[in-house]
Amino acid sequence: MIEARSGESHIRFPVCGRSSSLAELYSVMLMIRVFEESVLAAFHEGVMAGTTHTCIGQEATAVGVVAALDRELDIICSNHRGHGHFLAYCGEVERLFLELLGKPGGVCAGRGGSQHLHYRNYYSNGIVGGMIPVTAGMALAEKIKDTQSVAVVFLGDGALGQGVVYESFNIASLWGLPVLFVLENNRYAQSTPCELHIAGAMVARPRAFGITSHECHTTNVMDILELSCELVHAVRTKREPICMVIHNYRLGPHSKGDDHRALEEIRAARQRDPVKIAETVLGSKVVGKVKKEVVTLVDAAKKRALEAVSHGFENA
Ligand SMILES: Cc1ncc(C[n+]2csc(CCOP(=O)(O)OP(=O)(O)O)c2C)c(N)n1
Ligand SMILES: [Mg+2]
Repeated sequence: MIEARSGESHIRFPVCGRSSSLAELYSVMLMIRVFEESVLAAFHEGVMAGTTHTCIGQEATAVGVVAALDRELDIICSNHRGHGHFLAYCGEVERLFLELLGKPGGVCAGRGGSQHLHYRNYYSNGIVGGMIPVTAGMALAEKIKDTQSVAVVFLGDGALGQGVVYESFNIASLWGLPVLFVLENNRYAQSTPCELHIAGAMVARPRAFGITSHECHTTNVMDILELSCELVHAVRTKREPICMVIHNYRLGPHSKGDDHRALEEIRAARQRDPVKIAETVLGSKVVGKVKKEVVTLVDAAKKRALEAVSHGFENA
């Protein structure tokens, strides 16, 4: 685990690095899970306004990929479903609650909300596919500056319907840009299953542009971390793009409660829940201890965020 910086008064969770143990990776995944369940509860309680997209079921991607990065050097670009990527990057749980509540202590002083965040080397944008050319541009800047940085961008299966993705694949390949494209196939673009909007194999698309591409069918965070370390190293040293297609599943609703999927399908997908997979390996003693710590921390962060002074427009 990487220690939280000292001298800061807000609640921040320790984050994971390349040599993290399963217990450490699990505690960050659980923190993301508990955070997002608290966010959904906050909407139902009527204390949060606007909208949000949770990554419940996809935590292993966020934690495994981000743990493989160098947080000082590398750039992370995310999308509308970015809380997990953000928390895996910096653990700023209280400041994310504050941001979602539109309060001044938030990550972007409460003006970016759930989807539009900037913090250090982390950037997100709610336009599907919107961050992909931006990431290519940032990678180009790093290439020109001759740094060793890697720019990672998380995109969903739905983003494959955006033409700018292919322009970005093309230029990244042609110009040898240090980008790791992490394509999270969570099986749906809002309510449309991928069989109804994707022709052919997803992995064939970046390959058509000469981008080395890997598929990952596991939701085991240790396996995702291992593959991510290998691919991040390859992008860093070869200075060329790579794509990683991770087949996971969104266990929660698209946003706050809109879900038309068959319960049977969701129930079956719980077999691949990355949090449960880690819990099975770790055993009840470790799990109980971590759960207690994580729930206490997230509850305290939410409580403090709710008590913080408002901008006065969060319910506008
Ligand atoms: C350009 C654009 N079109 C439509 C939307 C509305 N929208 C938000 S999320 C989403 C689905 C995106 O699916 P995917 O890329 O698979 O990501 P997921 O939601 O599954 O994480 C859509 C259509 C948007 N945000 N931006
Ligand atoms: Mg999707």
